[in-house]
Amino acid sequence: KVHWFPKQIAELDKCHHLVDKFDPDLDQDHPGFSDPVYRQRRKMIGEIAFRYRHGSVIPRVDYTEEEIGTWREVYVTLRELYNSHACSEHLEAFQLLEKHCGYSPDNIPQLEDVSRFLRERTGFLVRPVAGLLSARDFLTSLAFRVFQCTQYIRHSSSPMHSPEPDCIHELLGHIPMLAGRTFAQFSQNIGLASLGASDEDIEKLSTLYWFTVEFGLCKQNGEIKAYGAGLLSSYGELVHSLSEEPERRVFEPDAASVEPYQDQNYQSVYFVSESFLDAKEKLRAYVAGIKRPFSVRYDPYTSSVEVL
Ligand code: H2B
Ligand code: FE
Repeated sequence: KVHWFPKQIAELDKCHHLVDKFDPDLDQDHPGFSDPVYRQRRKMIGEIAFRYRHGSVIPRVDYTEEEIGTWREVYVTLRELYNSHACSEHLEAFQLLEKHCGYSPDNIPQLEDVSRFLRERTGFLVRPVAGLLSARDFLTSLAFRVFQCTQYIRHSSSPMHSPEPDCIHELLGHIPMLAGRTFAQFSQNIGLASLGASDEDIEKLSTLYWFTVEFGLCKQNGEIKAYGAGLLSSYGELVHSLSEEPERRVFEPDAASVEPYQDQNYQSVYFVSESFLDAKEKLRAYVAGIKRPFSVRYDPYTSSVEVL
């Protein structure tokens, strides 16, 4: 039996299955667990995502001084470190975002503005999501060049760490990377490979996503730089990933797709790609080995998936 998947971009409205893990209402270790005001605020912002339908304008959030304070603290610390630790694609896009999209220490960028920006760069769109999505729904969206993006911010007691994705992670880590052509194509290709895939293959593609899009490193001019969003949005892990401590291996999808990973602590292994083009080629070869009784092709004119 083949899992249902959307054929039209508007059907992503049905891909909204959240995972309870790390939910501040249920996870006692969440920094916001014992703060009812925070949980209420997060719920309110989450409502925007529940009401959102493909094609509509993403409502703006009027962030509080406290929220902007959390953003500022992370922004200022990371911005410094990017010059030495981030890949060139991230640095270039970040400058553009500062120029055109309201990226600054004193302002949390709005998803609608970011979505318009990405659309012009790579055709990627952003849609709001209320929390951690199921891996299948998340990957499915990527097939349509749609990035599901949280809009709430982490708890102010823990500015440097969030157990779940929040807008700091998305805006500082993911958005700049999605502005690059090759990386955008790489992301969409993981998504296309996931359509109708078995649960086991979804698990492997998620792990691959983890070690590339979230925690990937790449070589640039003889140096190793970070391109994974989980690194680019975490001061501590960004430093750790390029230090002497962890093991770094050449990126091979066969190995990366089954490597055990850490979602509570820093990774002990990172995979290094020669370049994004090289990563994309290796992914293509890997995906060709996944068995599906059909193949898919994306039609950018109609934003739909053809099943062949
Ligand atoms: N949901 C949300 N909201 N953001 C993510 O970055 C995310 C997700 N990542 N669900 C997914 C899962 C990822 O960990 C892979 C595909 O499992
Ligand atoms: Fe992420």
